[in-house]
Order: sequence, then structure tokens, then C-alpha cells
Amino acid sequence: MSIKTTSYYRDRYVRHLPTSFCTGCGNGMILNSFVRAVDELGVDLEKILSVSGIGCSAWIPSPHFNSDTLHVTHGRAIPFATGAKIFNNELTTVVFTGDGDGAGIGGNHLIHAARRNIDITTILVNNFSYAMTGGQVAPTTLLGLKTLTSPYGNLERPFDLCKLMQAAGATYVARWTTYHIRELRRSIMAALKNKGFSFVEVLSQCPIQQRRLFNLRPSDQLDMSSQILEMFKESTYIRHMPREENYFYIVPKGELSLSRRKVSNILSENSVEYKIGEVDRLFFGRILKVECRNIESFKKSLNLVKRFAKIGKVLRSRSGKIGLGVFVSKSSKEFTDSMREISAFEKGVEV
Ligand SMILES: Cc1ncc(C[n+]2csc(CCOP(=O)(O)OP(=O)(O)O)c2C)c(N)n1
Ligand SMILES: [Mg+2]
Repeated sequence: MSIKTTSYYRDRYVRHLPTSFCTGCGNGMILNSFVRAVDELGVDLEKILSVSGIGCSAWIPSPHFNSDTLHVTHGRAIPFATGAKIFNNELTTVVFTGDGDGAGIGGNHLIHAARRNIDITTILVNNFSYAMTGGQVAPTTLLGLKTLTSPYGNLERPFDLCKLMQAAGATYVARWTTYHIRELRRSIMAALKNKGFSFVEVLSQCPIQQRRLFNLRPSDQLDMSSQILEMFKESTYIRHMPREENYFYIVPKGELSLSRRKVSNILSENSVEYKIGEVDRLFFGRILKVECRNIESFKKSLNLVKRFAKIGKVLRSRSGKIGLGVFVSKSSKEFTDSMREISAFEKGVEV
């Protein structure tokens, strides 16, 4: 058995050009997951077409991926991909898009492609903003987040894109983050195999714009990236996994260090085995996490904190988190097949 090295993937699938991504950007990780999915499926590079619009995420295939790519106008990757797929349905057609490109300016195309169930895989990079142009508010920016164009906090509720795609008729829908790259690769494989409209949302880090967005203060960009990845891990849960009941969070009302000391004192005085730490969560910023050894100490500490500490909001393990996993995986009539049946019928050909 031969081990595939990084240079195997790089030489075969990636154009040898300087990267166009900033240090610590999630787009390289998404390209990596995509390349590995394509390799594992053995997709012929001559028969794969990537289409992307405008934005940083649109640069994942073009210029980096070593096959045919169309780099088109803002928000219009799906219409171009639709045309290509109708003309040549042998193609594995993949759209790379951002949350602004795919759900903002191109949002209408996205829902109609899902409604038609056309055989296109769309990988949407959700970095919660229009990153390339300076971090403006996007249709996925979380409520209350400060961006360049929402300096007092975002007033609009974000789309849940997976629910939107599910409702519109997509036949494969999944969401992961750049922290979950193995699961992401598996979902990209399932999406590429699905005959119909597939949608994979990836929550991704942008160490440039998310500094302001998430109010982060690390010393350098690589620290920032790992901090955001930790934040993704702490702010999400995998839907099909059993709920974990050995930890909870506290969103303190006042100063974090004071609350931490108060909780530690109460738990230590009552001889509970626990670990307390500070974590970053997408909706709440920096908060406290109390991890216990087992379910008994979990119940005891939760009770003690609620009864005696009363220092703010207590969150159970899944509360306020974003669900990850596969939302839809089903089969349904595909659009270009239906078109071919009509044209064959008109020509009197049996299909
Ligand atoms: C018609 C048009 N309108 C606006 C722009 C400016 N513009 C370039 S990239 C971009 C935002 C892209 O955001 P997103 O799709 O989220 O990509 P990201 O950079 O965040 O990956 C905008 C508005 C443009 N290039 N063309
Ligand atoms: Mg974006």
C-alpha cells in the first residue's frame, strides 16, 4: 500500500502558483478537503468543471485547482454552471461560492437550483461576512455582530442556509466547519456522488475580518486562526452524536475573572471534581466552561452554580450552538435527465 504524501496531492491537483490566500485563511483547508475527496472518488480531472463567482472563496478553484475552471461574475456561478451542465451532463460540476456571493447577490440562483435539483455540487464558504471587500454585513452575519457596515451591531437575523436548501428541495445538504475537515471531506464525496443538487456549507475562519467580527485580540494571525477554530469547535455540535452531559457554560454578568473565582470557590468548598476554563463562543464571546468528571459531579456542580453562584446565564452542552452534520440525503428526479427525456421524446428516441 502506498502512502499519498502532501506533494502527491499538490503535484497532481494544485497549480504551482503563489497562494492568493492570507496567512491562516480557511480556504486552503477547504481546497485540501476537496482535492482529497476528488482523489478518493477517482474523478477524472478532464471531466470536472469548477465554477466560481467573486470573493475570496471564489479563488479556491481558480487559479488553484488543476482542472477546467470558470471564474465568472459576482453571484452568478450557479447560472454559468447550470448552462455548462445542461450542455454537457457528463461533467462533474462544482460551484465554489461565499456567503455574500452565494446567499446575498446570488441567493435567488441558489434557491432555484435547489428547487430544480440540477446535478451541481455547491460548496459555500460561510465566513459570516463579505470578507474580500473589507468585512461588510452578509446574509449570514450573526445577530448583533459588528461589521464595517453594522458598527452598532447587525440588526438582521441570519439565514440558516441548510434549512433554506432543505426547504427549497436540495437532495444532499450538509454543514461542517474548518475544524471538522475529515467530516467535510466525506460530505464533499457524498455531495459529488449525489445525482442532484448538493449543498455543503463550511463555516470558515477569516483571521483578517473576524478580528473585528468576533472581537478577538491575539498577537498574530496564526494564533487568531487557531483561536477561531477552537471557537468553531466550542460553538457547534454534531447532530447525530449523543448529547454530552459532563460540562456546562456560564455567561457571567460581570467580570470574567471574578465569576471564575466565585464558581471555583463554591465548587471546591463542596468537594466537586471539576475543571474550569475560559472559552470563546460565537454568540457570547469569552465565557466560562465547567467540565466535570462524571454525570454525578456534573449534576452537583450545575445545581451549586445555579443555587449559590447566580452569576449569569448557565448553558447546557448544546444550548445556543450551531448544529452540524448531514441534513438531507435523498434521491429525486434530476433536472438535466428530465430535459433529456423531453428532447428524446420529441425526437422519438428511446432513452
Ligand atoms: C456586481 C458586483 N458587486 C459588488 C462587487 C464587490 N465585491 C467583491 S467581493 C464581494 C463580497 C464577497 O463576499 P463573499 O461571497 O462572502 O466572499 P468572501 O470574500 O467572504 O470569501 C463584493 C461585494 C463586485 N465585485 N461585483
Ligand atoms: Mg464571505
